[in-house]
Amino acid sequence: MEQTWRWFGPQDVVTLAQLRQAGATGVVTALHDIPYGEVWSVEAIRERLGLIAADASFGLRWSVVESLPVHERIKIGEGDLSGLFDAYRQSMRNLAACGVTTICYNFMPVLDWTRTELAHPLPGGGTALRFNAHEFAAFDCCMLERAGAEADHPPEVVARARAWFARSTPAQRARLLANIMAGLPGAYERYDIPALRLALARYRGIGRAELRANLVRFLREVIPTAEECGIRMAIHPDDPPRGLMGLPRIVSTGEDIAALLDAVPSPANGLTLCSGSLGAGPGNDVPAIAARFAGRIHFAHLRNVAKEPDGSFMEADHLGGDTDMVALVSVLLHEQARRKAGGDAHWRIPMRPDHGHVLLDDAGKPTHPGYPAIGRLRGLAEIRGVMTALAKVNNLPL
Ligand code: DNO
Repeated sequence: MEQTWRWFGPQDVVTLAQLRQAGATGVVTALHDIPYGEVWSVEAIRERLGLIAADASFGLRWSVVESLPVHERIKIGEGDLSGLFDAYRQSMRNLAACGVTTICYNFMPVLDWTRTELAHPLPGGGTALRFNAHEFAAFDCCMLERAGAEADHPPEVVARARAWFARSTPAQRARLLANIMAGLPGAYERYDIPALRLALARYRGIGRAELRANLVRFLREVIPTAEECGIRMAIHPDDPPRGLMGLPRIVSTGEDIAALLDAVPSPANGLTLCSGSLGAGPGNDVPAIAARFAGRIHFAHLRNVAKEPDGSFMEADHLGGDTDMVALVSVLLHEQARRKAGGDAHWRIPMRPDHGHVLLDDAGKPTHPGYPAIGRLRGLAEIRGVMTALAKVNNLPL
């Protein structure tokens, strides 16, 4: 697998030199400054490529775009979308013209990944991202005061949510809001409670069927262009894989993935296999999902979560948690071998260590939540060890 690393651009406190020291050769990045819906110009793409290639001794390449964001209006299916589809297609063509041909994106309404705690203490002093079911329910039922929210959480969780809210300070509530908003990448807008209510209101009347129809419409608009210019589109699953705040989520299970891949059955319509996102779903067997859709996996995010009975989960060590990482890496290596034997020039699957704990000298550095240097270096090193051992023992290409 191609070992890659997410780099948020020149503002990222984790540098390209550090990424190289961690052993990655591929860069996963995006032009976060460009507002959603605007074209990524060839000039802007070249500028980023120039930064990545600035020191040729690093031997880095821009492997994957994460993300080329889908405008909210496309998700909602609101109004005349032809300009937004044109812009998306033009960005795809510009990326392809510059040699960047794998695009990760998601179709999660309003929010991207969602956690309630960004610095849950670990034994010995590190920290991890965490999702507490009762805190999320407190946010939904007591802070957002969403109509019907209580019915979306188990009664026992609602009781603990109300208790949390009753004893919480204004500062704790503000922190919970900030934590829930932290998943929105880069410089994108964060919502306060009134703005979030408005954002949710735009989804009134949009259930799973409607959202899925809007995704299929988007795919029908962009996949022919992807085919033309050699782009592989890789949808990122929902994180966590469940409906949140009454919003539908449609990329949460194997069945969801099957539906979207079947709706537009082109190899260009593929998947980002995110083991952490899928792994937070109680019914998801991640290695089995990977095996089922192996031929359509264009990118892999490797990390692990430990689930709890109430729906809470904790970001675990990359080789810890509930997902059998060795089995998953084995599926990916076998898929690579199949592609290579079939003569596919792009047989190597780009993977990155997704998230990492804040460890050692990571503490206190203003990194993006989940993206400290040492925690990810550890994850990448562990996964590299698994890859290398499996490839050697089974005589598979690395
Ligand atoms: C979180 C990431 C996601 C991902 C987007 C892709 O760390 O995995 O934010 O980049 O959902 O569109």
